[in-house]
Amino acid sequence: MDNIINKTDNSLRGKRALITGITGQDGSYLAEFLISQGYQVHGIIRRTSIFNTDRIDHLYQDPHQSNLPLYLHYGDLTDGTGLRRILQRVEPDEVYNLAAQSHVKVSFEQPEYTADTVAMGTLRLLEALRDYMEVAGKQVRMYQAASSEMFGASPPPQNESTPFYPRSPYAVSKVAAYWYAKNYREAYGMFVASGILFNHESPRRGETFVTRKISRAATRIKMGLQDRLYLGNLDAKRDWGFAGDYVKAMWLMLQQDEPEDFVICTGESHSVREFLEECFSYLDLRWQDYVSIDQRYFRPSEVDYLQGDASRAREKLGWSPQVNFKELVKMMVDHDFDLARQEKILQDAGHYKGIRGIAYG
Ligand code: NAP
Ligand code: F7E
Repeated sequence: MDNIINKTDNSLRGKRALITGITGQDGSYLAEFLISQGYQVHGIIRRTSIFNTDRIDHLYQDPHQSNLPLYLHYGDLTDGTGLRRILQRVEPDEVYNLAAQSHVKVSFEQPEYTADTVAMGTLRLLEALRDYMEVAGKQVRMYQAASSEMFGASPPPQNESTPFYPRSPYAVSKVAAYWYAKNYREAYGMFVASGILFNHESPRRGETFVTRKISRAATRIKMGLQDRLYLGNLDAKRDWGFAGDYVKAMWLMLQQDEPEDFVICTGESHSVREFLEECFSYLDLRWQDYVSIDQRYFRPSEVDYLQGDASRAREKLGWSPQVNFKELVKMMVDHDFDLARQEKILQDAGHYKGIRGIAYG
C-alpha cells in the first residue's frame, strides 16, 4: 500500500498525522476528527485474512486517486523495522499510538503477547521516532494511549497524582508504556503526552467489551434474536464516556506548548448493573428476566471502582465531555436496534448467519 504515497504533493496538506490502531474504535473517530481539521491522515493496519477496516471504510476511498486525506500502511507494533520504514515514508508531524491488545480479560490469557504489543510496542515506536527525529532534524509530537486501568486498585477519585496499582497484565503493560513515554520525554526532550483515558464507548465499541455486549444483546433480545445474556461481575463501577469526545482531548494534548499527561473522564461512575438497567429499561425490558451470571467472564483480579477527576484537562485543555451516561446508552442502543432489525430481516429471508464471537468477551 505504501506506493500510493505521494510525498512531493504538499498542496493539500496542513499537517500529517500517523495513527497506529486506526482500525480500532478510537482510531476511526480520531481519523475522522483529524481529517475534519485538514490533516492528511496515515494509518497503520495489520494484515488479516479477512478485512478489518469496517470502522474506517467510510473514510477510505480508491487509493488510485490522488490527494486523498487518508492513507493506509501495513505494519505491526511487534515489527520495529516496519515502523521505522513507515515513519520515513510518511514524515509525520504528529503520531498517535493507539494500537494495543486492549482487552483486559484476554490479557490474562495472552500476557506475553499483550506485553509485546502494549509495552514493547510502545518502546519500539519511541525508539523508531527518536531515530527518525534525529535523522529528519524535526520534532514530531507523539500521543500515547494510557489507561485508567493503570490506577487499578487505587481508590477513587483518580487523577494525575493518583498512584498506579495495576490489576491485570494489560494494565501492567500500560504502566510500562506510560513510564517509557515519560522517560523519553525527560531523557531526549521528546514531545510525548500520555492521555490517561477512562472507559469510553460508542456504537463502534468492540462487541466483547461489556457496554457493547449489553447493548447488542438487549436489542437482539427485543427483536427475538437472542434469549439470554451471560455476564460476569455486575458490581464493577466504571466512569464511562463517549469515544468521539475523547479523541478531541488526544489532539488537544498535542497542541499544547509543553508535553504533559492528562486524565480524561466524565467524573461520573456507574456499575455494570446500572448500565444494564439503563439499556434494558430504555427498551421496556426487565434485565433480570434475561441475564445469567457466568464465571467465565470474571477476571482473576478485578478493578472495582474507577471514577476520574479531569480538572486538569478542563483547566489547561479547555476540554469537557459533551455526551452524558444516558445519552451514551441511548446512542448505543439506537444504533444496535437498527442492526438487530437488519438481522431480523435477514433471518426472515432465510439468510441469517448468527452473531459472531459473543461468547468470547
Ligand atoms: P480497540 O478498538 O481494541 O483497537 C485497537 C487497535 O489496535 C486496532 O486497530 C487493532 O487492530 C490494533 N492492534 C492490535 N494489536 C496490534 C499490533 N500488534 N500492531 C498494530 N496494531 C495492533 O481499542 P480502542 O478502544 O480503540 O482503544 C485505543 C487505545 O486506547 C488502546 O491502546 C487502548 O488500550 C487504549 N485505551 C482504551 C480505552 C477505552 O475505553 N476504549 C481506555 C483507555 C485506553 P485490529 O483492528 O487489526 O485488531
Ligand atoms: O469491562 C465487567 C468487567 O471489558 C468493564 C478497555 O477498553 O477500559 C476497558 O477495560 C467491567 C469489568 O472494560 C462482563 O469485569 C462483567 O469490571 O468493558 P470491559 P475494562 O476491563 O474496564 C479500559 C479503560 C481500557 O483501557 C481497556 O482497554 O465489566 N464485566 N461482565 C464484563 N466485562 C466483559 N468484557 N464481559 C462481560 O461479560
